Amino acid sequence: DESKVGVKGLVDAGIKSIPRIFHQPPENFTDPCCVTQTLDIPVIDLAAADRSVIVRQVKEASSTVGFFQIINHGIPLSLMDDVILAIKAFNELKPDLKSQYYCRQSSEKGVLYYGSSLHLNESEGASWNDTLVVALGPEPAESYYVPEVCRKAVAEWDKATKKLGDVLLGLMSEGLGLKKQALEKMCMEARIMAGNYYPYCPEPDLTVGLKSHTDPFTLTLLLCNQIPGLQVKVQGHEWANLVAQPGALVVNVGDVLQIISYDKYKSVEHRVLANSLKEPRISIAVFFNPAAANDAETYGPLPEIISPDEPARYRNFNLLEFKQHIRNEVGAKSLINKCKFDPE
Ligand code: AKG
Repeated sequence: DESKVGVKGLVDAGIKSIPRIFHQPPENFTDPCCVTQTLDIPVIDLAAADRSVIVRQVKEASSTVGFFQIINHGIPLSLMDDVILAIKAFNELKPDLKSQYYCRQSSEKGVLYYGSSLHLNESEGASWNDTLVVALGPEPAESYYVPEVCRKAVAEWDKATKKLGDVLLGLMSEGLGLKKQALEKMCMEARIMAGNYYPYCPEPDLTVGLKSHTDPFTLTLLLCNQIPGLQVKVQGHEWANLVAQPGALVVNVGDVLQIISYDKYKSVEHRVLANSLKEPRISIAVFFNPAAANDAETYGPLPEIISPDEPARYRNFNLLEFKQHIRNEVGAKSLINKCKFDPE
Protein backbone atom coordinates (compact mmCIF):
# COMPACT_ATOMS: atom_id res chain seq x y z
CA ASP A 1 0.00 0.00 0.00
CA GLU A 2 1.68 3.16 -1.29
CA SER A 3 0.20 5.49 1.27
CA LYS A 4 1.99 3.65 4.04
CA VAL A 5 5.36 4.77 2.79
CA GLY A 6 4.37 8.40 2.62
CA VAL A 7 5.31 10.97 0.01
CA LYS A 8 8.86 9.64 0.06
CA GLY A 9 7.41 6.40 -1.28
CA LEU A 10 5.73 8.27 -4.13
CA VAL A 11 8.97 10.03 -5.01
CA ASP A 12 10.88 6.75 -4.95
CA ALA A 13 8.28 5.24 -7.27
CA GLY A 14 9.29 7.92 -9.79
CA ILE A 15 6.03 9.85 -10.11
CA LYS A 16 6.23 12.90 -12.37
CA SER A 17 3.00 14.53 -11.31
CA ILE A 18 1.58 14.63 -7.81
CA PRO A 19 -1.71 12.87 -6.91
CA ARG A 20 -4.74 15.16 -6.82
CA ILE A 21 -5.13 14.81 -3.09
CA PHE A 22 -2.00 16.96 -2.69
CA HIS A 23 -3.32 19.79 -4.87
CA GLN A 24 -3.82 22.92 -2.83
CA PRO A 25 -5.79 26.01 -3.68
CA PRO A 26 -3.27 28.65 -4.84
CA GLU A 27 -3.91 30.90 -1.85
CA ASN A 28 -2.33 28.24 0.34
CA PHE A 29 1.10 28.82 -1.07
CA THR A 30 1.10 32.08 -2.98
CA ASP A 31 -0.60 35.24 -1.94
CA PRO A 32 -0.51 37.41 -5.04
CA CYS A 33 -0.91 40.56 -2.99
CA CYS A 34 2.13 39.85 -0.87
CA VAL A 35 5.78 40.41 -1.47
CA THR A 36 7.91 37.65 -0.07
CA GLN A 37 10.85 38.91 1.87
CA THR A 38 13.42 37.35 4.09
CA LEU A 39 12.67 37.80 7.71
CA ASP A 40 15.53 38.69 9.96
CA ILE A 41 14.17 37.12 13.07
CA PRO A 42 15.92 38.26 16.20
CA VAL A 43 19.04 36.33 17.18
CA ILE A 44 19.29 35.98 20.93
CA ASP A 45 22.55 35.01 22.58
CA LEU A 46 21.68 32.89 25.61
CA ALA A 47 25.22 33.17 26.92
CA ALA A 48 25.11 36.97 27.11
CA ALA A 49 26.27 38.26 30.47
CA ASP A 50 23.28 40.39 31.34
CA ARG A 51 20.14 38.35 32.02
CA SER A 52 17.90 41.39 31.95
CA VAL A 53 19.00 42.05 28.35
CA ILE A 54 18.12 38.47 27.36
CA VAL A 55 14.73 38.76 29.08
CA ARG A 56 14.02 41.99 27.23
CA GLN A 57 14.97 40.47 23.86
CA VAL A 58 12.86 37.37 24.44
CA LYS A 59 9.91 39.49 25.48
CA GLU A 60 10.25 41.81 22.49
CA ALA A 61 10.49 38.95 19.96
CA SER A 62 7.68 36.93 21.56
CA SER A 63 5.34 39.88 21.56
CA THR A 64 5.97 40.92 17.94
CA VAL A 65 7.06 38.29 15.37
CA GLY A 66 6.40 35.39 17.75
CA PHE A 67 9.60 33.75 16.48
CA PHE A 68 13.26 34.12 17.40
CA GLN A 69 16.47 32.16 17.06
CA ILE A 70 18.84 31.32 19.84
CA ILE A 71 22.59 30.89 19.74
CA ASN A 72 24.98 29.73 22.45
CA HIS A 73 22.11 27.63 23.71
CA GLY A 74 24.34 24.92 25.12
CA ILE A 75 23.30 22.05 22.84
CA PRO A 76 26.34 20.70 21.01
CA LEU A 77 26.36 20.84 17.19
CA SER A 78 27.17 17.14 17.12
CA LEU A 79 23.87 16.32 18.84
CA MET A 80 21.98 18.56 16.40
CA ASP A 81 23.59 16.75 13.48
CA ASP A 82 22.91 13.34 15.03
CA VAL A 83 19.21 13.89 15.50
CA ILE A 84 18.75 15.31 11.97
CA LEU A 85 20.56 12.25 10.58
CA ALA A 86 18.45 9.93 12.73
CA ILE A 87 15.18 11.42 11.44
CA LYS A 88 16.55 11.23 7.91
CA ALA A 89 17.45 7.58 8.47
CA PHE A 90 13.95 6.79 9.71
CA ASN A 91 12.35 8.40 6.68
CA GLU A 92 14.73 6.63 4.35
CA LEU A 93 14.14 3.17 5.80
CA LYS A 94 13.23 0.51 3.27
CA PRO A 95 9.48 0.59 2.52
CA ASP A 96 8.74 -2.73 4.22
CA LEU A 97 10.39 -1.56 7.45
CA LYS A 98 8.96 1.94 7.40
CA SER A 99 5.40 0.93 6.63
CA GLN A 100 5.24 -0.95 9.96
CA TYR A 101 5.14 2.39 11.72
CA TYR A 102 2.33 3.84 9.68
CA CYS A 103 -0.62 4.91 11.77
CA ARG A 104 -3.09 7.76 11.74
CA GLN A 105 -4.35 7.65 15.31
CA SER A 106 -2.43 8.02 18.49
CA SER A 107 -1.22 4.65 19.63
CA GLU A 108 -0.37 3.32 23.05
CA LYS A 109 3.18 2.85 21.98
CA GLY A 110 4.07 6.51 21.67
CA VAL A 111 4.34 6.91 17.90
CA LEU A 112 1.32 9.04 17.21
CA TYR A 113 1.27 8.94 13.46
CA TYR A 114 3.55 8.71 10.61
CA GLY A 115 2.95 9.21 6.95
CA SER A 116 2.21 12.07 4.65
CA SER A 117 -0.31 14.53 5.56
CA LEU A 118 -1.60 15.74 8.79
CA HIS A 119 -4.38 17.00 6.62
CA LEU A 120 -5.31 13.91 4.66
CA ASN A 121 -8.81 13.91 6.06
CA GLU A 122 -9.53 17.47 5.12
CA SER A 123 -11.13 18.26 1.80
CA GLU A 124 -8.58 20.91 0.95
CA GLY A 125 -5.66 18.67 0.22
CA ALA A 126 -2.70 17.03 1.82
CA SER A 127 0.74 18.45 2.51
CA TRP A 128 3.90 17.20 0.83
CA ASN A 129 5.69 15.83 3.85
CA ASP A 130 6.08 12.76 6.02
CA THR A 131 6.07 13.19 9.75
CA LEU A 132 7.10 10.99 12.60
CA VAL A 133 5.34 12.15 15.74
CA VAL A 134 6.48 10.78 19.06
CA ALA A 135 5.21 11.49 22.56
CA LEU A 136 8.15 12.28 24.85
CA GLY A 137 6.70 13.14 28.20
CA PRO A 138 5.79 13.10 31.03
CA GLU A 139 7.93 9.95 31.29
CA PRO A 140 11.54 10.08 30.07
CA ALA A 141 11.86 9.40 26.32
CA GLU A 142 13.39 5.98 26.94
CA SER A 143 10.08 4.72 28.22
CA TYR A 144 8.25 5.48 24.97
CA TYR A 145 8.17 3.47 21.86
CA VAL A 146 10.40 5.24 19.37
CA PRO A 147 11.55 3.51 16.18
CA GLU A 148 14.88 1.82 16.83
CA VAL A 149 16.70 3.65 14.04
CA CYS A 150 16.28 7.01 15.77
CA ARG A 151 15.64 6.00 19.39
CA LYS A 152 18.98 6.95 20.91
CA ALA A 153 19.26 10.32 19.17
CA VAL A 154 15.65 11.21 19.97
CA ALA A 155 16.14 10.39 23.69
CA GLU A 156 19.26 12.59 23.77
CA TRP A 157 17.43 15.34 21.94
CA ASP A 158 14.55 15.18 24.39
CA LYS A 159 16.88 15.53 27.37
CA ALA A 160 18.70 18.50 25.87
CA THR A 161 15.60 20.32 24.65
CA LYS A 162 13.72 19.78 27.90
CA LYS A 163 16.52 21.57 29.73
CA LEU A 164 16.54 24.38 27.21
CA GLY A 165 12.75 24.64 27.25
CA ASP A 166 12.92 25.22 31.02
CA VAL A 167 15.41 28.03 30.47
CA LEU A 168 13.27 29.66 27.78
CA LEU A 169 10.06 29.53 29.78
CA GLY A 170 11.94 31.03 32.72
CA LEU A 171 12.96 33.95 30.52
CA MET A 172 9.44 34.28 29.14
CA SER A 173 7.95 34.30 32.63
CA GLU A 174 10.27 37.09 33.65
CA GLY A 175 9.34 38.92 30.45
CA LEU A 176 5.77 38.97 31.76
CA GLY A 177 6.99 40.36 35.07
CA LEU A 178 6.41 37.01 36.83
CA LYS A 179 8.65 34.69 38.82
CA LYS A 180 10.93 32.47 36.79
CA GLN A 181 8.91 29.32 37.54
CA ALA A 182 5.48 30.74 36.70
CA LEU A 183 5.18 29.22 33.22
CA GLU A 184 7.55 26.32 33.52
CA LYS A 185 5.45 24.36 35.97
CA MET A 186 2.38 24.57 33.81
CA CYS A 187 3.95 23.81 30.51
CA MET A 188 6.86 21.47 30.55
CA GLU A 189 5.79 18.01 31.54
CA ALA A 190 4.36 16.74 28.28
CA ARG A 191 6.41 16.94 25.16
CA ILE A 192 5.74 15.89 21.59
CA MET A 193 8.34 15.65 18.89
CA ALA A 194 7.55 15.94 15.18
CA GLY A 195 10.29 14.84 12.79
CA ASN A 196 9.31 16.38 9.44
CA TYR A 197 10.71 15.16 6.16
CA TYR A 198 9.96 17.15 2.99
CA PRO A 199 11.27 15.29 -0.03
CA TYR A 200 11.75 16.49 -3.59
CA CYS A 201 8.42 17.50 -5.09
CA PRO A 202 7.91 17.19 -8.88
CA GLU A 203 5.23 19.92 -8.90
CA PRO A 204 6.02 22.34 -6.07
CA ASP A 205 3.66 24.94 -7.55
CA LEU A 206 0.61 22.78 -6.89
CA THR A 207 1.08 21.91 -3.24
CA VAL A 208 2.78 22.91 0.01
CA GLY A 209 5.24 21.19 2.32
CA LEU A 210 3.08 22.04 5.32
CA LYS A 211 -0.07 24.10 5.34
CA SER A 212 -0.28 27.32 7.27
CA HIS A 213 -0.98 26.80 10.96
CA THR A 214 -0.24 28.06 14.42
CA ASP A 215 1.18 25.61 16.94
CA PRO A 216 -1.50 24.73 19.48
CA PHE A 217 1.04 24.11 22.26
CA THR A 218 2.90 26.32 24.70
CA LEU A 219 6.27 26.66 23.07
CA THR A 220 8.05 25.12 20.08
CA LEU A 221 11.76 24.51 19.72
CA LEU A 222 12.65 23.89 16.09
CA LEU A 223 15.81 22.47 14.56
CA CYS A 224 16.09 22.63 10.75
CA ASN A 225 18.65 21.55 8.22
CA GLN A 226 19.80 24.14 5.70
CA ILE A 227 17.12 23.48 3.04
CA PRO A 228 14.77 26.49 2.81
CA GLY A 229 10.98 26.44 2.89
CA LEU A 230 9.78 27.80 6.23
CA GLN A 231 7.73 30.99 6.01
CA VAL A 232 6.23 33.10 8.75
CA LYS A 233 3.32 35.50 8.46
CA VAL A 234 4.43 38.99 9.35
CA GLN A 235 1.98 41.44 10.88
CA GLY A 236 -0.93 39.25 9.96
CA HIS A 237 -0.60 39.41 6.18
CA GLU A 238 2.79 39.21 4.54
CA TRP A 239 4.75 35.96 4.22
CA ALA A 240 8.48 36.07 4.88
CA ASN A 241 11.12 33.38 4.52
CA LEU A 242 12.69 32.37 7.76
CA VAL A 243 16.26 31.24 7.44
CA ALA A 244 17.97 30.30 10.68
CA GLN A 245 21.71 30.72 11.15
CA PRO A 246 23.67 27.47 11.08
CA GLY A 247 23.88 26.19 14.65
CA ALA A 248 20.91 28.24 15.84
CA LEU A 249 17.59 26.88 17.05
CA VAL A 250 14.28 28.52 16.27
CA VAL A 251 11.79 29.22 19.07
CA ASN A 252 8.16 30.13 18.58
CA VAL A 253 5.19 30.91 20.75
CA GLY A 254 2.20 28.53 20.64
CA ASP A 255 -1.53 29.10 21.15
CA VAL A 256 -1.49 28.08 24.82
CA LEU A 257 1.14 30.69 25.61
CA GLN A 258 -0.75 33.39 23.71
CA ILE A 259 -3.88 32.58 25.73
CA ILE A 260 -2.23 32.38 29.14
CA SER A 261 -0.17 35.51 28.47
CA TYR A 262 -3.36 37.31 27.47
CA ASP A 263 -2.05 38.11 23.98
CA LYS A 264 1.19 39.59 25.32
CA TYR A 265 3.00 36.84 23.44
CA LYS A 266 1.91 35.98 19.91
CA SER A 267 1.30 32.61 18.31
CA VAL A 268 1.97 33.32 14.65
CA GLU A 269 1.00 31.43 11.49
CA HIS A 270 3.71 29.66 9.59
CA ARG A 271 3.98 27.19 6.72
CA VAL A 272 6.53 25.33 4.65
CA LEU A 273 6.74 25.58 0.85
CA ALA A 274 7.38 22.49 -1.26
CA ASN A 275 10.45 22.54 -3.49
CA SER A 276 12.16 20.51 -6.17
CA LEU A 277 15.62 20.43 -4.63
CA LYS A 278 17.21 17.02 -4.53
CA GLU A 279 18.09 17.19 -0.85
CA PRO A 280 15.11 16.89 1.54
CA ARG A 281 14.25 19.53 4.07
CA ILE A 282 14.32 18.03 7.54
CA SER A 283 13.02 19.75 10.62
CA ILE A 284 12.49 18.56 14.15
CA ALA A 285 9.98 20.37 16.30
CA VAL A 286 9.69 19.74 20.02
CA PHE A 287 6.38 21.00 21.34
CA PHE A 288 6.00 21.70 25.05
CA ASN A 289 2.53 21.14 26.44
CA PRO A 290 0.50 21.56 29.57
CA ALA A 291 0.22 18.36 31.57
CA ALA A 292 -1.31 17.36 34.86
CA ALA A 293 -2.29 14.20 36.65
CA ASN A 294 -5.90 15.18 36.23
CA ASP A 295 -7.72 15.85 32.94
CA ALA A 296 -10.01 18.33 34.70
CA GLU A 297 -7.09 20.68 35.44
CA THR A 298 -7.87 24.04 33.87
CA TYR A 299 -5.67 26.56 32.07
CA GLY A 300 -6.37 30.09 31.02
CA PRO A 301 -5.15 33.67 31.19
CA LEU A 302 -2.93 34.27 34.21
CA PRO A 303 -4.88 36.55 36.55
CA GLU A 304 -1.73 38.29 37.75
CA ILE A 305 -1.07 39.84 34.33
CA ILE A 306 -4.59 41.04 33.56
CA SER A 307 -5.48 44.50 34.70
CA PRO A 308 -8.83 44.66 36.49
CA ASP A 309 -10.51 46.87 33.91
CA GLU A 310 -9.66 44.68 30.91
CA PRO A 311 -12.63 42.80 29.44
CA ALA A 312 -12.39 39.00 29.55
CA ARG A 313 -11.11 37.74 26.21
CA TYR A 314 -10.61 34.01 26.71
CA ARG A 315 -12.38 31.31 28.62
CA ASN A 316 -10.41 28.64 30.45
CA PHE A 317 -9.93 25.22 28.91
CA ASN A 318 -9.25 21.97 30.66
CA LEU A 319 -6.57 19.41 29.95
CA LEU A 320 -8.95 16.91 28.39
CA GLU A 321 -10.24 19.52 25.97
CA PHE A 322 -6.68 20.45 25.07
CA LYS A 323 -5.73 16.83 24.43
CA GLN A 324 -8.77 16.32 22.25
CA HIS A 325 -7.97 19.49 20.38
CA ILE A 326 -4.43 18.46 19.52
CA ARG A 327 -5.57 14.98 18.54
CA ASN A 328 -8.43 15.98 16.27
CA GLU A 329 -8.31 19.56 15.24
CA VAL A 330 -4.81 20.73 14.59
CA GLY A 331 -4.83 22.66 11.37
CA ALA A 332 -8.60 23.06 11.36
CA LYS A 333 -9.16 25.70 14.00
CA SER A 334 -6.73 27.33 16.36
CA LEU A 335 -7.05 26.89 20.09
CA ILE A 336 -7.00 30.68 20.28
CA ASN A 337 -10.19 31.05 18.27
CA LYS A 338 -11.76 28.18 20.12
CA CYS A 339 -11.23 29.82 23.49
CA LYS A 340 -12.08 33.37 22.42
CA PHE A 341 -15.31 34.74 23.81
CA ASP A 342 -15.84 36.56 20.58
CA PRO A 343 -14.41 34.33 17.85
CA GLU A 344 -13.50 35.90 14.50
C1 AKG B 1 5.64 22.02 12.56
O1 AKG B 1 6.13 20.89 12.69
O2 AKG B 1 4.60 22.40 13.13
C2 AKG B 1 6.32 23.01 11.68
O3 AKG B 1 5.80 24.08 11.53
C3 AKG B 1 7.60 22.63 11.01
C4 AKG B 1 8.21 23.77 10.29
C5 AKG B 1 9.45 23.40 9.53
O4 AKG B 1 9.52 22.36 8.89
O5 AKG B 1 10.38 24.17 9.55
